[in-house]
Amino acid sequence: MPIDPGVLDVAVVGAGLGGLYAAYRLSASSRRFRVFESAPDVGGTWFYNRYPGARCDVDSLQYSYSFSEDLQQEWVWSERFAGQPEILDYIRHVASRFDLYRHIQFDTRVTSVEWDDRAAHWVITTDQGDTVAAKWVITAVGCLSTPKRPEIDGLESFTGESYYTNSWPHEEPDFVGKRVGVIGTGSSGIQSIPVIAGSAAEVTVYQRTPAYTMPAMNRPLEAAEVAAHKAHYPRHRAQERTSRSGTLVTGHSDSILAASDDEIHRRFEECWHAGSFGCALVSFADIITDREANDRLVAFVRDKVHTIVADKAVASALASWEYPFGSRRVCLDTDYYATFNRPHVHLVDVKKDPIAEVTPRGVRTRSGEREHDVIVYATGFDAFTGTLFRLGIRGRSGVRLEDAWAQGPRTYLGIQSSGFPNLFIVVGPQSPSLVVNVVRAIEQHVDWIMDALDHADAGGITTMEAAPAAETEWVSHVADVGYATLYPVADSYMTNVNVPGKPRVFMPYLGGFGSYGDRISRVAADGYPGFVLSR
Ligand code: NA7
Repeated sequence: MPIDPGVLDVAVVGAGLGGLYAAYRLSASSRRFRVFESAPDVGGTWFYNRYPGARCDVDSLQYSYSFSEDLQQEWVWSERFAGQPEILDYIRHVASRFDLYRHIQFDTRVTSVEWDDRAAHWVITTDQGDTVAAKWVITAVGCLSTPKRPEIDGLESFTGESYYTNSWPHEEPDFVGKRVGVIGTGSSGIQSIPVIAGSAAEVTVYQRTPAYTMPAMNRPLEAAEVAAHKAHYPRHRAQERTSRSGTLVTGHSDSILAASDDEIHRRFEECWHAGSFGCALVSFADIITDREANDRLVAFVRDKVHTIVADKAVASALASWEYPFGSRRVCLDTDYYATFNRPHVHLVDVKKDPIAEVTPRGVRTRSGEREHDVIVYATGFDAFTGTLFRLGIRGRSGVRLEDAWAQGPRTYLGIQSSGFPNLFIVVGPQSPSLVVNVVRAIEQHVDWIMDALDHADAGGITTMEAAPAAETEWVSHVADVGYATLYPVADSYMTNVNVPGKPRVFMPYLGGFGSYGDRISRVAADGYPGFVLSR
């Protein structure tokens, strides 16, 4: 049943890791708040992405909340990289342990968020018929939460079973004896293909852009190593917070161009076996800034693919990258390349043999039709802005967020956008968000927002809004930092081009997690320069 909480101090949108932490912080204050969540439970992306093999690619002991020493001591992770069910259990546990469920209105999609200038508050409506006013809005909707439907003709005509990795059914589909087509080879495809191949009669992988992927080296965690980590948890968390990536990965500051072949090979081998693509990205200072340096790593990974995959043509197609290592999100896999040695697994390179349509019986590429009983779409997300735009946000003078951001996101510090007062974005575009450990990034943003709310309350401030000049400067700073690297070279959701019609803009902030944290803390300590505070 919809509830009517009257005028709230804070409305939070989303009950994934971000919204839940906001709820935790708000529940310790006297503020009236409510969390709106479209799903029937907490978890966000970890609620929906329950495809076979779904797994985090940041170490469990790091990809977890740091706000409670009791919580981090109590919770027992079973694997180095937790699978989706375990992460969802953890998020549910946190919601119960800190009594957060009672603040969340589930099965409720926010349909509009409109600024009322006279009353100086937001008016939020939902698909359950709620109309709620709130002084502050915190969007914690995730960067990868609105599924992207592939622009392929005939999707509806297929008479077999169709599944999307990003909205996987709760009743596990059975692939035994079935001919399965998988479209998409990002992280979701790369994680699910080996598992699907474990039971299906035949698997055909439709690859458009080959990903770079390295072995995850996932394994059960041993009690002794967990105990050793837990003994120094505060120190590890402090290191994560000041690091470039929000993790414990440390790198090298020397140039590859001055290194010997032996040393280059030694470091790359070490990273290949480390179960960390971050390790490879920082194996030399210039891997992600210099194409020649990056090419050395690409050559190393190409050799690995050719060593693992027996069929030369298949290996060549899997390693036919035309973009630098790291400029699309690198994947961590379990047996991805080796899966193509199995006789019932086939690769179709749809760059060379494009998909024409989905037919009632399968997939037709230019070379002909392949029949499938099941098609799995691992085609990704309308990332970063997709979910924000779906909220129906209208700021001052009724301006829609998607119009204000027609040429790309415009934020100050990735936290607020001019014309949208009192609205905060947790891990959205122009913040470190998806290029770092997102749980650390969530805590960093939510803590900053809570300090801003305290500051506003203490000073009788009614509105807080990014100043246009500070915003313009931040937008160009994000671009300058991004374009000084190789990250923006590739087309992907990071450059905002995986959804047709969107402008090509590099989305995350690459200035480093720790330095970004210092910067936003300084802004808070200095009384929020760059924000307009009105009484
Ligand atoms: P990604 O990484 O965006 O991957 C989507 C994949 O789907 C990618 O290979 C796309 O190829 C492919 N795709 C999308 N549309 C099509 C069509 N129409 N035809 C063929 N292939 C298509 O999403 P994921 O869910 O795998 O991973 C998202 C993040 O989750 C990941 O980076 C981790 O951070 C966790 P394209 O690149 O468009 O050529």
